[in-house]
Amino acid sequence: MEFQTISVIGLGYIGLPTATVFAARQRQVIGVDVNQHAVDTINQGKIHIVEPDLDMLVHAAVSQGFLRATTKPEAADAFLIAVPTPFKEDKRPDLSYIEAAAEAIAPVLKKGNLVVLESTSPVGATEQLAAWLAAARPDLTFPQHQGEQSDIRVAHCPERVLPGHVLRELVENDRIIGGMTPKCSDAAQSLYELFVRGNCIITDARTAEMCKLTENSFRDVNIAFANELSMICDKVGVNVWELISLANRHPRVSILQPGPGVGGHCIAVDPWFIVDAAPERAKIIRTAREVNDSKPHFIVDRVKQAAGRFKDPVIACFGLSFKSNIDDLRESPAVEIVEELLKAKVGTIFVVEPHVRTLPASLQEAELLDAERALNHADIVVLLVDHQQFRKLDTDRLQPRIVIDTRGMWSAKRNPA
Ligand code: SAJ
Repeated sequence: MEFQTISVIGLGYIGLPTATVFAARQRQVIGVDVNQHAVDTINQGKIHIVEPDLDMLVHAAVSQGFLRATTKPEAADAFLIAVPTPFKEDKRPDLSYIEAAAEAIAPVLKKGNLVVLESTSPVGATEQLAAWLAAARPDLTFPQHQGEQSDIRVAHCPERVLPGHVLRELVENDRIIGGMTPKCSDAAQSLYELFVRGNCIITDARTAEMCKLTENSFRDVNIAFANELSMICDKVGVNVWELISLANRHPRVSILQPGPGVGGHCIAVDPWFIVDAAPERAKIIRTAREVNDSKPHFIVDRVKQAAGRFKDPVIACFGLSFKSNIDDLRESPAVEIVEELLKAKVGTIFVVEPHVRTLPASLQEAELLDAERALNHADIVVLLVDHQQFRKLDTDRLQPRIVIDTRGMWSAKRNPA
């Protein structure tokens, strides 16, 4: 199958880099997004998100005429859907962005097109997407009705890239390709082979959906194990960082790192899709989510206890992003912790976050300071994110302050949390 024109629906953290790597392979790429600001920014050869090296590639793709953004879908050979799949209030999956994408592309679909769902999705979402498309285009045939004879091919190919390393991982990682039929898989495989240097491995759509959810749940469960250990160690007076490094010397033990909780848009969300599909069976997966969600409150309690020793405590919180060396504050446990501390009026709160210039609206009562000034004033120092910049800090400067190190970066031997 030949793909000259490829349309990517959703130009966020996954869609934009993917659109750009297709453009770098000299395909005509039409990026579609509902956000006019994102569309305008991309058409100027700039980016509206943060990802290393992406700005250069987008600039090159746009200026050479291979990438163009629009709010209105146009005809193409393949459509790749990379829209958000959040959960609702009750933690059930919200497929409304996929539904809206299906409605948007349906009018421009034509016989021979391939539609790929990249968004992390609950099992059955690809079939649901095909059903929405079929309902909107009764003049075309789809794999759920016509099997291998269908006019339109539909597949799921979940993204698996790590924020901060997206451009490298897009090309190097293996891809799981789950077609609704073998021909759908073959078509999707030839699309991804345009830029993927890893293996493109074929399965069915439901297995591909479950595979992505499994990967993120595996990580969540393993982080929960580390977080639970950290809270147990706090009680029994054992340094969790030392403990983990010792246990990991066993040839078959590999424990992850405790932290202030699990953030980002993926690991804290995707396991709930498994829980929703089989609530009575998904016991470990649900408990892991609960353990990880409880960790920010545990840290807040530790800070409150420490603050109780001072009349007017000054607390310096180091780091806000959801993990190290990025500026992404989305679903960040560090933000949640600072919010809770402010709400509880624990004391004066300073925030040190070298990756942002202003604090989010919910943290306006705190003050953004550089590390030096925050340290000068602080009674209590809370390390929330293990940014590279914080590693360079002279740890003698922390004395005689109370240090609550949620990442084990400065004080592995002093104050495990
Ligand atoms: N974290 C810990 N301890 C650890 C590792 C991570 O507390 O030992 C925390 C981080 O600080 C962060 C959260 O977990 O708050 C998630 O960070 P992460 O680096 O584990 O993952 P993400 O969310 O940036 O990206 C994940 C990746 N999935 C896996 O590694 C299985 C990525 O490959 C996926 O593509 C991405 O989710 C996604 O989009 O689904």
